[in-house]
Amino acid sequence: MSVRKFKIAGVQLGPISKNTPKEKTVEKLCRLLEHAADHQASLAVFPELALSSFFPRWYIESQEEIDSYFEIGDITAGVVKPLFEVSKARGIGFSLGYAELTDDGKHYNTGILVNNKGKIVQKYRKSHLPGFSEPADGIAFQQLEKRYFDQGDIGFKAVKTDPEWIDATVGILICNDRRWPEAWRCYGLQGMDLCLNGYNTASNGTSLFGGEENKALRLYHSDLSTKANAYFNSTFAVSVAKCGLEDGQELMAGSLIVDPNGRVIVQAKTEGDEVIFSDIDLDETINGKTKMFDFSRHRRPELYSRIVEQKGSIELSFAPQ
Ligand code: CDT
Repeated sequence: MSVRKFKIAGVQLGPISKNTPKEKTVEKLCRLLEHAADHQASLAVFPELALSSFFPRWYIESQEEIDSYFEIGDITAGVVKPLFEVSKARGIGFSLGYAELTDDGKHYNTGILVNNKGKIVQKYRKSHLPGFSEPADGIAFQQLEKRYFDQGDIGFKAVKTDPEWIDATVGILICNDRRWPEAWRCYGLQGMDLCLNGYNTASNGTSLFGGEENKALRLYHSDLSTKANAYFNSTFAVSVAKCGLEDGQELMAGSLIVDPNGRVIVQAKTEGDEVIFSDIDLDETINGKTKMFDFSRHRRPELYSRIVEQKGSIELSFAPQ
């Protein structure tokens, strides 16, 4: 059996304050996963760092305090275990973002895909860590992901899921990754037809580099990144927020599900806990993959070497002719 048509749920989360015990957060996630299962969803997508407040907004000196935000060892056995049990009992898969501390002391901003039997079938570690390693002066909230996390070491490995659950080729991205077309294309080149992303994005704030960055523009950029890259790679995409006023910082909402033409199928209306649903048919990705974006017919990799050989942009000088 091949399940290409199914219901997918995007689970937008409201704020999770610093003082919320993880057990309480997991209880809430379990309720939302049950809700998605009640609506016959096959897969529910949770946001980035879904178990805690978005701690990289603070400059924290105590390593013990930093590590308290991380899951150590087997995530299926600790405080998050009930979520895996709901998955198995209700036959619903989920993806989840969390902070991972490995046995050899590495700190990652991680996403996992769990199948409808409560089993982890894919892991991804955030590749594009935004912000800075050192705190900046004169801003209310920091973005210190480069300080607290190691760079993801897995790359972009798509996974083919059990066709009797959902017959999909899934790629996972985490927040800032959604703004990098290279990441999407690496998955696109493996035939991705479902991209899962979760984000914690500040709605507004002081730009250290000047320029306009209000709430509407930030939401526009977030939506644009998902819509454009879904179209360029002919894939469905689910992008979900942790949002609302979290420990004094406003995080953007706007969770959405996008079709392979880059059209928004459904978008969250609130700035709190909200589950959005869509019935999707992965065969709708075939048209784009065989026509406009048939990579094997149209791509010109021999001309793209700059993409992998160079990191920053170079500066050209005018050459009179
Ligand atoms: N969490 C995360 O990756 N947030 C970034 C904000 C970057 S602002 C320096 C994002 O791209 O939404």
